[in-house]
Amino acid sequence: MNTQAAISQIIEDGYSVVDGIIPGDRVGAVRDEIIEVQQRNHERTEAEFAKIRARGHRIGAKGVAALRQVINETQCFAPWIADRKIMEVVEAFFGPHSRISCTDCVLNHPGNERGYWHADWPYNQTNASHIPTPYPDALLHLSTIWMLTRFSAESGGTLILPGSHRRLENPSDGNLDGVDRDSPHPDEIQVEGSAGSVLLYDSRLWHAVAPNESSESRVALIIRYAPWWLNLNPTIKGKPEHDAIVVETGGKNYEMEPLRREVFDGLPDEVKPLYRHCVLK
Ligand SMILES: O=C(O)CCC(=O)C(=O)O
Repeated sequence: MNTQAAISQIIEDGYSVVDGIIPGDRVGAVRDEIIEVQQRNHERTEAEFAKIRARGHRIGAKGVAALRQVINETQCFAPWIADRKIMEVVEAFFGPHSRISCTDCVLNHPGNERGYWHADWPYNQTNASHIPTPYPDALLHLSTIWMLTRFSAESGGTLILPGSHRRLENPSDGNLDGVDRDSPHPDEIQVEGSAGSVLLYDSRLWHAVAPNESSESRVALIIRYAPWWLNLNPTIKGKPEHDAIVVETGGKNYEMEPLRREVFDGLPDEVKPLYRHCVLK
């Protein structure tokens, strides 16, 4: 799919899959490194996950493991973060000077449970910092999911509801009449793609974690691109808006750890501008 077709599909349907961003002969090594780093850094107990689920975390479904700001632990995927095919889409929506607001990894282990319908920050209504409904009908944040293993119906390719990005609300907090956020939707589809492909979507798009019915973990990176004018401070630990909106209210939020200085210094030149808003002094 060329860039213009991807942009048109995101406007129309809310999502698009761009193939071959990480080359086939490199993606296996990236996947292995992500698995190793996630397991080394974040062996969460089931009790910890139960606590996360209870607070409504979007990827807190049983059997899903994650590591926030994985780029602080490995930069093996950095050569592709600012790939021109991705940045052409980002720039078409936001112009220059965009920023990255999230760099997490997720491992959906065989047998993981289904997650709930939600949209991403700043639209997820379970987050302390969220845009109240009804939303303005504009693309304000672009989410991407990088497939490090094949996404299919069997492996738990992300469940999405095409066209839902134009809705002025979503069921994340469980209060949307007529929608059970935990149940299948008659119009849902599953994203498919080979390892190395990237799903790009309007962050308003309703989506959910799908059960992985294969025998291998489904491995992915979650990277989000924001325009310079979207205030990311409520998501960044240590910023005054994060203190006021999240810490002092005891709320749950999407939270981003700042990059360590030496990690930032080692990034490719074209990637640095995407992170310079969020680096430890
Ligand atoms: O891993 C997936 O398929 C979905 C992840 C997700 O729901 C999210 O990042 O908000």
